[in-house]
Amino acid sequence: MTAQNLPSEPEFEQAYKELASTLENSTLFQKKPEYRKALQVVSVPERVLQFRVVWEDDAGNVQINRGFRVQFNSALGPYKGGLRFHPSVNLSILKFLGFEQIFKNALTGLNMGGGKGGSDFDPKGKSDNEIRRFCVSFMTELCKHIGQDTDVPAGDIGVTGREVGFMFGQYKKIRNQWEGVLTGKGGSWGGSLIRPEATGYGVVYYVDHMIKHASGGKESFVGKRVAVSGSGNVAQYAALKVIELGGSVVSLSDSQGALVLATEEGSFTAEEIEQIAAIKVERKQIAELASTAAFSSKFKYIPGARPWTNIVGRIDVALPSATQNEVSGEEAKALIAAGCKFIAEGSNMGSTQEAIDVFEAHREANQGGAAIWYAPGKAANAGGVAVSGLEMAQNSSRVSWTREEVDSRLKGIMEDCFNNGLATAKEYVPSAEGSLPSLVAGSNIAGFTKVAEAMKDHGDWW
Ligand code: NDP
Ligand code: 8G0
Repeated sequence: MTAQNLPSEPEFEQAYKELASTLENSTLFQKKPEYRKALQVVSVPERVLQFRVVWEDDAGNVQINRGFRVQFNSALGPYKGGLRFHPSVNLSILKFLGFEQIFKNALTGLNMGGGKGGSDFDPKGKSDNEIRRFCVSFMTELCKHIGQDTDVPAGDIGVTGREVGFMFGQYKKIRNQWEGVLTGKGGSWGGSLIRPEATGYGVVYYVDHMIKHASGGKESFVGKRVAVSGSGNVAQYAALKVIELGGSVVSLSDSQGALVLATEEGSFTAEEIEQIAAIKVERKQIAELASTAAFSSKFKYIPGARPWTNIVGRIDVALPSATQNEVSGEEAKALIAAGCKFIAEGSNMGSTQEAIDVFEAHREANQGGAAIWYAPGKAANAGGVAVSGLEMAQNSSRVSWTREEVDSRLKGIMEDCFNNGLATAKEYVPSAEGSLPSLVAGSNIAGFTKVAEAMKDHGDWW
């Protein structure tokens, strides 16, 4: 897929190589050599939109940001994927996210294509009015390119229900249409119950299947020590579900540092997680809470650090849930040395390729330690977009399902996603005797083949 005269796109190239290498190392291309062509075609976005976003700050100054939407693949349904507002946003990052989204959405079993968008706008330090004016300006352009049957964005890093509301309002004003054009909406105006919880809960449901499968049904989250990174939407609800299922949460973090339990006993409580959630609504840092008497007596705050090498005592499960490339090869080794047997990404591309290589090299139990289960974001965090798909279904049929209904569908989707990855790995990925199946290869192959077949039917490749 290397093409001359293209700008370097490190994150996209990383995501592409990760997928392509798992396909290469399986028997897929031997059985279906024509899929090499499909891989070339699927790796180029159908369309990339880039636009100017001009808005006024509270001092009356003109501010300018870049807006993007990568409409990567529409074989299985309307483009679907979040919007990220973060100063690091660029085309390479949005192409990597959009690329991953294609195969993840395929794994949900729902009819959604893959896309991603956002802006290099930084919501931190902005007033609510500035954020509203930015969202209005951003949607003034984006609304020309999206729609319930075309492209359905949602929130991602830096975009919460509040921003989705501002953008929805502007779409409705300009297009004069009330439609399910965004997901993650408020409950009274078309949002689905469980959408805020879905990604975090879904990761934990997925890991529950890994634990049960690995232990022959004997073990569960009860008594497990779980290291979580991040403290945003995904991290908060993953942590709350771990506690509900009887596990201990031993860390959380944000872009400024890590907060870890100071002793080998105990857990973050649900109340402490709610306190962190409350300061995140105000776009503040964990460091502020960490210095209060209640937190400093129980936790250790390490500025500038990630949790992985700073946990006190054993780790059973690691859930990277902040951002891409947040586990290095060295940190992967440290996690394994601390006892970690299950790694599942709440974040997209949470692990570097070096970290994935370390985890995958430990699928064999006979290397002086227990075998490791590694679940990539494409599979483990698919619950978020899955419930977005359920929100779209509710909107188009003008109904609202109960919490129980949505949660039970989410559980079913995560179970199917786990079983699909497992079965596909057994079918296509040669493994040494006694080695665990590769969930990363299995999930990549399952997602890819579904999209490739649909594209072939549409005449996108031949
Ligand atoms: P939020 O904005 O709610 O939270 C992001 C968290 O990650 C914050 O704690 C933030 O710290 C931290 N963070 C962000 N950027 C960096 C960085 N460069 N370095 C270190 N820490 C960072 O986002 P979400 O929880 O929604 O998303 C987290 C991850 O999960 C992303 O990879 C996202 O793509 C993925 N994801 C999200 C889904 C969803 O439904 N929301 C669905 C599937 C995947 P701070 O508060 O200091 O900024
Ligand atoms: O609901 C969505 O479309 C969405 C939002 C944010 C992230 C993701 C993802 O799957 O990474 C999906």
